[in-house]
Amino acid sequence: MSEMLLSRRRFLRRAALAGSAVMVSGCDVLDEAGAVDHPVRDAMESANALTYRLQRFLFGRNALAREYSRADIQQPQRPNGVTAPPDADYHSLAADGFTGYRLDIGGLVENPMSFDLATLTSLPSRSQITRHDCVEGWSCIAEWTGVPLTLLLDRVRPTAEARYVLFRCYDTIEQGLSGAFKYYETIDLIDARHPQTILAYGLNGGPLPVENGAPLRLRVERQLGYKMAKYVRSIELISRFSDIGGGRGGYWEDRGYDWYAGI
Ligand SMILES: Nc1nc2c(c(=O)[nH]1)N[C@H]1C(S)=C(S)[C@@H](COP(=O)(O)O)O[C@H]1N2
Ligand SMILES: [Mo]
Repeated sequence: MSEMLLSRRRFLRRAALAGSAVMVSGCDVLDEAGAVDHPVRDAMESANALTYRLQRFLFGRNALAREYSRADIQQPQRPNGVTAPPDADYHSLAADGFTGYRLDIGGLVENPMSFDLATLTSLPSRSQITRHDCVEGWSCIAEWTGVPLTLLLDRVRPTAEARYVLFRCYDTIEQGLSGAFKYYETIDLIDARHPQTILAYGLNGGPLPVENGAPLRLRVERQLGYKMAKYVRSIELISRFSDIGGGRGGYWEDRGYDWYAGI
């Protein structure tokens, strides 16, 4: 369980205890204090509004992204960015129908693991019809099917130092003078544990096409499209990303986009 969830539980327990203490000591004054405009009632109402705002502030990132119905799917998911990785190791995997594919999960974990596609697709899955928003200004509604990332994290058991999840991708997105730039992304453990965060292997009822990130791509539905790494090669739990790539947490972040691309 993530630190965030643990501390949230503690927070709720404390809030509940504090609340019941108020009720016990305050119940005898409530009859007359319950009148509109009474200072005690005013104080309790503003405390309630404060709790609400505090909860929204603390828990907003755990809210679910809107899900749609099949009738809302109007067109195939528009492919964007890299749609055919130029890399030889990717080509040989694709030529074999990805039977040789392995997703390695390591870094700051107690139990590093490697998953093949047959294993990933046999784990409990989640399907969700969501809207993909690209920073370039287009959106697409599609049904994504995959394995919740939180289930995989439970198996590898992140250590207490782990704060971010790093996705390294197969595709070379840019050939620079200093070498090849591969796509990569990072998210924090709050988003990684979000119930709609999945590693998708299915799109609109079929297998995930190459142009949309086969064999496995991230869906992190509360953020913009560039966070959703396609062609995922490996996952690493890390404590900081300042020493990876350009140091800003992703290929596009290194080129000026926000690290937290919340929508
Ligand atoms: N590996 C990789 N992941 C990527 C990209 C990419 O070029 N390479 N492009 C990103 C961007 S900007 C968007 S909008 C989405 C596009 O996903 P789609 O092709 O399924 O529409 O993938 C994101 N993930
Ligand atoms: Mo995008």
